[in-house]
Amino acid sequence: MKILYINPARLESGMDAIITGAPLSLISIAGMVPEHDAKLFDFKVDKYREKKFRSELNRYDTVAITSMTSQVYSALEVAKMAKDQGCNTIIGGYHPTLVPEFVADHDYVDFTVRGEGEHTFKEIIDYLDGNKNKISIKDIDGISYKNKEGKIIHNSERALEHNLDNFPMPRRDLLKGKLYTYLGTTTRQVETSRGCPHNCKFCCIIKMWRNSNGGTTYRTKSISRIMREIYDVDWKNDFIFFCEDNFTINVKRTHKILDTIIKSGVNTKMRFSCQSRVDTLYNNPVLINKLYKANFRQVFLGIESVHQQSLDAMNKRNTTPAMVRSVVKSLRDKGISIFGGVIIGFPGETKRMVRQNIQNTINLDLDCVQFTPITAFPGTPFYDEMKEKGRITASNYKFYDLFHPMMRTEELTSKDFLQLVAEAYAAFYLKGWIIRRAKEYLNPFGKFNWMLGSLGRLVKQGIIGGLGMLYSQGITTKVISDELKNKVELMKDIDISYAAFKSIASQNDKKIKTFSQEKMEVVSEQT
Ligand code: B12
Ligand code: SF4
Repeated sequence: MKILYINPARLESGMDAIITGAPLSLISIAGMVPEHDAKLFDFKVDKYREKKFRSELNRYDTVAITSMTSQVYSALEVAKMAKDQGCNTIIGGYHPTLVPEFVADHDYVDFTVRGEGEHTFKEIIDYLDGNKNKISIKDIDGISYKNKEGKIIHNSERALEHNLDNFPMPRRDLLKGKLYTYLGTTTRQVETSRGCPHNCKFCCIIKMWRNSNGGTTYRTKSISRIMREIYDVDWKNDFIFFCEDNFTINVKRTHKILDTIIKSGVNTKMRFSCQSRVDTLYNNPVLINKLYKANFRQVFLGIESVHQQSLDAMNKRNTTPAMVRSVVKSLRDKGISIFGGVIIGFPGETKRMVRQNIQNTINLDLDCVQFTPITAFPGTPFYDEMKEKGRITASNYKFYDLFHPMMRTEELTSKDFLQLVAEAYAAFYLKGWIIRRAKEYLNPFGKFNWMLGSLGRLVKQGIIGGLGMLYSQGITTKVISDELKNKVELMKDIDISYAAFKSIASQNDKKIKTFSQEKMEVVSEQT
């Protein structure tokens, strides 16, 4: 069978302007059916011409499409084109998992895949390929589809694979010749674990990797498997990005991975980046030194808010703004650049509080920041809560791209959100950010001199692409409010000093102890 794997549509706004990540989802499921012809078409990096694309579809029996929420219309459009050309159509990923009935309702989608894709995909392909193992569609767990009467059927949940090492290696050969970049550097992704034991209010990871009781799961690959994956990557790239949401969940395991990287000498040939959490790095400062030694030079951190009330309410009560400041300083002192995620307008935050959050982010002097209007992804309890309160303002999934507002809060209207996101980007990026970064990155003796080799791409993608995106959205310095301009007055009631931290930390002690992870299940931890 000939299978075309498709990563649909590049988004016009948000991170797509500065980052193009390889679709690890598609190359992972492709690894399950190596006997079939495979090609990857990635709208983010491949040139799209409708006529040529349609004739390309003609050559394939089946298309396998991945979709996040904001990509779903484009995924459906591609599925329709493929059906017109007579292909079987399969869609999986975040949106099909979170809201399967929305995807399955379209007649041109044959299979909507919920949750972990590997086993389900293999069974669908076997089924389509002449029903080799005499599988009936009813027996394929983890799919939703329309029956002959047009009724949507949701088959049973797909059980999670117990041991992630059992999955074949991702088909990295399908990425050959494709250029994926992360803030100017060329990057390939490696996944070392799935799931997360935390429970941040706004996150949809829990639903994606839940067990059959609906509880959170966390599974890891063994160190030897991780090293195999590292060696499998095309080393012409500048970076390997450990792409799971939280690479450092299990500190002991993280140490083991880093020690192995250092011992193998891979760190002298390749740089690494990962996503982590402030509380983990704060409580384990040795980890920062080891990350540096292992040649980690970029870390993504969820900074979220300078307001403890928001951190508490979003289930990040183990983090304080003072801890954020301390971790940011430790990482940057080492020459590790930080990409921060900041939430604009968590419920309870007034316009003034949001502006304080923006100013605090500027003061932190992060390398790069994504300002996200608080977003409730459909299919999560947070979304249901906001819907019940009448707070959802956008039903068009296009706006669930972490750039546009999709909801309002008691304190802020959609218009306020648009204004505050625009102010945040303008104040952070358009007021001296280029000069500050240039001073650091262009210094051949400085801590960030490792950026020198990537400067051409950084200027093209990060600066021209990123700033171009902002201007195309009407974001200029004119949008910055007087309240945000008046820094001293704005920040006078914000105290992120050590003393304030101590008092908050002791208040939080009790909460930390009661922080419940009872629903979390470590399905398997390979070492
Ligand atoms: C790495 C990453 C990125 C990278 C690369 C993404 C890419 N597609 O190449 C970058 C940084 C570019 C990125 C950007 C964005 N991201 Co992102 N990203 C991730 C992250 C951390 C890991 C993704 C990954 O590779 N996982 C490993 C693979 C193996 O897992 P998987 O993708 O889930 O695939 C499995 C199943 O979903 C399923 N499956 C998936 N597709 C298909 C298709 C078929 C046919 C089948 C059968 C099965 C199947 O099978 C796979 C194997 O089990 C996830 C969070 C996470 N932990 O997954 C967020 C996440 C997916 N991103 C998210 C978002 C919102 C975005 C942005 C919109 C942010 C922004 N403001 O710009 C953009 C969108 C960019 C775009 N157009 O693709 C959200 C999506 C939420 C949602 N409901 O849509 C997530 C969940 C983060 C979060 N916690 O909220 N992202
Ligand atoms: S730590 Fe990250 S992945 Fe885990 S629940 Fe919070 S936001 Fe989601």
